Amino acid sequence: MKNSLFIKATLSEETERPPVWMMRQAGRFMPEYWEIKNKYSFLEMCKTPEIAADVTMLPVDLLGIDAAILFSDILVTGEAMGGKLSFEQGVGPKFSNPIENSRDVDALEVNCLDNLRYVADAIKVIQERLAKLGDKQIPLIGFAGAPFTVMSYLVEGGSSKDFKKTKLFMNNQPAVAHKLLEKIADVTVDYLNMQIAAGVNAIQIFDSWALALSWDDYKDFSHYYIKNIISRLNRVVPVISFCKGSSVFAPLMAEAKPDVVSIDWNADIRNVKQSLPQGMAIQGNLDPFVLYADKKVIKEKVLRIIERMRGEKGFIFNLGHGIMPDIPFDNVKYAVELIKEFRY
Ligand code: 1CP
Repeated sequence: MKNSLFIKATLSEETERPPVWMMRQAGRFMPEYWEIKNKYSFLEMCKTPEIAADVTMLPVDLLGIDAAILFSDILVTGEAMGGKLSFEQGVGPKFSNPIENSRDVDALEVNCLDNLRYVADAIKVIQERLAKLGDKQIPLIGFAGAPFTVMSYLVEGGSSKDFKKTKLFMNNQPAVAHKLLEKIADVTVDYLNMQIAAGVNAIQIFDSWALALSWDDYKDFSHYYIKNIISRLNRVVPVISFCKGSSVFAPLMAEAKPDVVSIDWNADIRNVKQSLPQGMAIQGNLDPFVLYADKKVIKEKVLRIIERMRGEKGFIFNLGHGIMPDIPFDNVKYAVELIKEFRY
């Protein structure tokens, strides 16, 4: 993978253009995804290595992106621990046995890697497919949810707008919340090390809902566990830390010592990059809503970010959050092609 632009950028080596991939690139905005999705449930897709590989390869083949991301979900760790997980059309993820108290936390399994073996199997199949691309050297990114974000689904029983139950849980039963976060962190370390052993070329940790937290709560209930996880990973591949709320939390994200900090779209990416320790790369940060717009606007806003990073090593182009399901495929492809044609 030495020649992969993506890997070079994670190592803060010089690249002739920024590498590009997009969060949620293997998903619902692609008609080809629906051809598969109409035949299987989401969890069947994740748990059948050949199907997970087919979906992982869609954006590689159809968009020509510079990195693939494993087709799975951040909530499979919660399921492996004992959460009863389902994904319903138009509803999103559901845990039908939400966590309410200490007893519920005690009941969760920590030695549950056997329940996640299908992910290692999928990684092997995907790597066989990527190897067939020959010189192209497309790396595979593995991932997991950060403990706070996974906890929010386990406690809310699904998605939430205000994280009311999660915050009540943290405020009224902090010791129980910490016990839960510690269990999720332990599982996440085993899970990510399993992915690394199975052959992923990079790891991303998603803390999608960190922006709901105050500085102190982010520090105690999120950052502490991310830092702990990163310190226990087998660091043979680069580690990317993403959160929404990164304009505020970037200094703490950096303090957890990932190789790459992945930011949302609020901040000036150059300013954040320059605030990071020497040699720590940055990923971001186009507002995904730009991809709904006219091509002229897409071009202007994509190039503005690339130009802003001129002269900075260690930059991976990405969105500030995932692609929405109804963004036109053509627009996404246009943005990827623009970035791939660019030369500094
Ligand atoms: O590119 C890819 O699509 C790779 C696979 C991937 C990843 C990295 C999926 C597939 N999910 C995720 C991560 C994930 N899942 C995150 C972190 C990233 C982010 O914030 O975008 C989160 C918060 C989830 C939880 C989740 N799973 C949601 C969000 C719901 C909410 O609370 O807003 C949804 C809709 C899912 C289901 C899901 N996961 C992935 C897909 C393609 C889908 C849709 C399933 C379907 O087609 O019905």
